[in-house]
Amino acid sequence: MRLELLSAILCFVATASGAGCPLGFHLHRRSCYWFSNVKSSFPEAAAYCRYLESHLVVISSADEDSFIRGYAIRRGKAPFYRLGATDLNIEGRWLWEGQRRMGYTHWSPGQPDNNGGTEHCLEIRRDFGNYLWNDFVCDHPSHFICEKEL
Ligand SMILES: [Ca+2]
Ligand SMILES: [Ca+2]
Repeated sequence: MRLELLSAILCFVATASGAGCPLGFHLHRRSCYWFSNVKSSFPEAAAYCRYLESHLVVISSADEDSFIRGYAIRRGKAPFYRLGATDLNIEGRWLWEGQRRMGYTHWSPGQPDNNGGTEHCLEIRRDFGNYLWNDFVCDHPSHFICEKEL
């Protein structure tokens, strides 16, 4: 009897902490997300995510967007987070990693503005409408978010 109770509790704890996600990742729907505690340039951040068997986050729906923003607002420790999209190939043509077309977008008003002609990497920024999307320089050391599909 006591063993059954214990295994029920353990099962509940495992589910609540995001069973199936790597350590430190947070489960939402069918993906796991890691909000970095280190700051990196875009290529370094992409390498960090790959090392953790994931990729820089791809936001493809309003639901995913509100989870990411909600987490950043409530529990985030950084004023901005890097995501996995750039317009490096052709100015103004935004693509997710792997050259995937950007369907859903949630740019902050007036963004992307390619400020100074040097902003080619996507981030979310607290000052811009509570973590709406902004284009920013790729080599600036920023926190970032990795995603791993289950
Ligand atoms: Ca740009
Ligand atoms: Ca910008």
